[in-house]
Amino acid sequence: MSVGTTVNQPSVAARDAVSLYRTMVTIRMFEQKAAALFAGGRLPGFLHLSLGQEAVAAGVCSVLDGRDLITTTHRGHGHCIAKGGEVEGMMAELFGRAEGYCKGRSGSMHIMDTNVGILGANAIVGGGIPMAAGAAFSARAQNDGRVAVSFFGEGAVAEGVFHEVLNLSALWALPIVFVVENNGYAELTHVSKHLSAENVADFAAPYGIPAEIVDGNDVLAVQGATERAVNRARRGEGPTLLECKTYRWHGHFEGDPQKYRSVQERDEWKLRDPILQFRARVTESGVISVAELEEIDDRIKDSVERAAEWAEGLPPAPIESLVQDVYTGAES
Ligand SMILES: Cc1ncc(C[n+]2csc(CCOP(=O)(O)OP(=O)(O)O)c2C)c(N)n1
Repeated sequence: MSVGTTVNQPSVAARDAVSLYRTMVTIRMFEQKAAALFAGGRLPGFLHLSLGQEAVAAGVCSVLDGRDLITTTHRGHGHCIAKGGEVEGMMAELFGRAEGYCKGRSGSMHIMDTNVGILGANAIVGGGIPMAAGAAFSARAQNDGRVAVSFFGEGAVAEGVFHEVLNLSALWALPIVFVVENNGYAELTHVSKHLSAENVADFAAPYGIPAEIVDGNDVLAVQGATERAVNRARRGEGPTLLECKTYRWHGHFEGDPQKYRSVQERDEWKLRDPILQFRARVTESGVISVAELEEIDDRIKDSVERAAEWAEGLPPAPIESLVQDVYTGAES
């Protein structure tokens, strides 16, 4: 059992730096665009954004390959993008269009794409945890080397299923990584008011699961910890829990008045912006130039804008399609 903070920072090659940067900026721009559309009354539904948490999604998924599997939550845009979800299909889904990932029926909270290993976002807190364990069980049974990752917030620790799955996955040495994004709040409740231990990582020890506490705003720290966890899983040594300490810049949902926290707290975390920190690091060390990063920014901004414009211009999914693909057991 090892619980500790990551101290040694690995260096990063230019190709990896570009990829990590591109992923984080795509998440940032996709969600900023969604926030603006929502604020302007142009996007339907309910939005939970992960602005400020981009390094977790990018760092973890950079270690996974296309066949590995993830489950995520109501705050899952970033994980889907980092795992290979396309912004066009996601934007169309947010707009409720038939061209969206789930034919416009899932909205923001249930996006899935099994072609790239996204088993689904899930609005039930803790709901993705047993699904990931099932996927890991299947991977182990087929001995195909795949690893399952479950992303969830620290609020999910209050769900019984978290403990059931930790127990069984340790018992069966499942190839699974539990990635807890501890962003300090479950809805409107500070973690100190809903968690009995100081860290989520403390809950791994009773089940004999190794855990690491990671700076969730440092994409390279997240990547390094994930590499260790995924390697263990692929070697057949079972689960690992990674607690990534981070912070969400926006409210629990768009429109949340956020009376439960101070502007000062948020602004302090904004100084630790994962993207700006990474930018400074790779430009100062000469891995990549500011001009190259700006070019990447421009290209991503353009592709997100085009995706939004395209998706908004499509007609809404037809009402009749709501009952298509619904299992009734009856012959049609
Ligand atoms: C089983 C269940 N209980 C309650 C809710 C209502 N709910 C939605 S999000 C949320 C808090 C989730 O907090 P956390 O797991 O820390 O994730 P975060 O929103 O911080 O990403 C709650 C209680 C729910 N969706 N599902």
